[in-house]
Amino acid sequence: MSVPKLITMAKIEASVLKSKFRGCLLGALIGDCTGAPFEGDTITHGDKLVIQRYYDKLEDPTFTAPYKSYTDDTAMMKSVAKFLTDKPEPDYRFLARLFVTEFFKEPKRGYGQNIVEVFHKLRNSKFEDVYKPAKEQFMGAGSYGNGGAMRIAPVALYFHDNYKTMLEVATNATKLTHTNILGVNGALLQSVAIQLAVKCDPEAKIDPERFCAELYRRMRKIERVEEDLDDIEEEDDGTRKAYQNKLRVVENLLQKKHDDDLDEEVILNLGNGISAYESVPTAIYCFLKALNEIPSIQTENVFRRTVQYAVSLGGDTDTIACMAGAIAGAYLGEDGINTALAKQCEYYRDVLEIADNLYVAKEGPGN
Ligand code: F2R
Ligand code: MG
Ligand code: MG
Repeated sequence: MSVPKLITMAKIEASVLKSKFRGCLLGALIGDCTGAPFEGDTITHGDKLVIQRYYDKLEDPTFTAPYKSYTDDTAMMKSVAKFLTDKPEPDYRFLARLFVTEFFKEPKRGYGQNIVEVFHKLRNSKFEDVYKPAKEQFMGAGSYGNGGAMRIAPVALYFHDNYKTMLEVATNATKLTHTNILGVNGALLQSVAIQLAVKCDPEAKIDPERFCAELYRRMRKIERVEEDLDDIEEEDDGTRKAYQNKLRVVENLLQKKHDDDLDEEVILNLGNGISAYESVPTAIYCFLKALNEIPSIQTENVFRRTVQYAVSLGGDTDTIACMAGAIAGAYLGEDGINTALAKQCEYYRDVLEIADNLYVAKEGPGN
């Protein structure tokens, strides 16, 4: 990919950064809550019209309905934010305890089938070796589910100005539950995308091709680390490039003319499943595609277009919309998100408070 470099802000004003913290976590919450009712569905052309009307209603300030509940995506994201705000240095034992406490408090938040085993083992072992239960998953292969990526937004925000530490903390936080390299690198790709979106000026339009090329450049370095990669097919040139290959597909799909067949191609080539490999690149694609108009979606608002498009692909809708929403919110900030839509979500005000606490923990109270 030899495209010009992405233009990012050299310095981010405090008010803009604060708005981006809020936008990112709110974006994740909205994707999770509004996408959850469709999780696991196959979406037809007719369903897309239903989804259009669903978001029209949710954006109508006069519309009253029971709030849309959040799921495991938000439940785990809350713990990651608390892990960063409550301790001066990363304490992964503390994070493991937070995940477990949150799960046993509200187990019916739609958690992945196998991660529950990790929570039980952590509790039964009294958190002795917090990495052991995750390593044992899937007969030692570790989980490649998207559970590491769906919750990682607070790490990307907190370390937005320290790339190396962001990758290190995101890796360690993910490995508490997901040790398969595809699960870990999926979480890293999602954090890199959020961090990059934070650096983009919300007043200036992002060039999707440049954004994608920058992600590709970074994944090249991340995937160059060869340890633990034995289960990934060897490439012709001897390197393993799972996510780099997916980003090439993203770039290719972005250049195609939109129609329902293209959505099928997206599902076939990028995926809409529960694995990180079949959902993180898809979420990135949703965000980049929604920067421009999508003929089948009637809205002027980039944030809504991102989330609505993610949901219209079906499959793991809460999680793909959560991850796409987090990237879009990190770029646009809180102002880019319709308040009426946000207010339809359970935990809306709490998430704003969590974002503000994270911002203060990072930047200091005077900023
Ligand atoms: N679990 C769900 N959705 C199911 C329906 C929920 C329903 N609506 C309800 O309310 O009950 N969603 C949530 O799970 C996903 C995140 O999962 P996570 O945290 O990664 O969990 P886990 O269990 O580690 O992995 C998920 C599945 O992936 C497959 N898998 C992973 N690694 C594997 C490996 N090495 N070999 C074979 N399979 C592997 C397994 O099927 C796991 O169960 C999000 O969508 C979240 O919303
Ligand atoms: Mg979920
Ligand atoms: Mg899901």
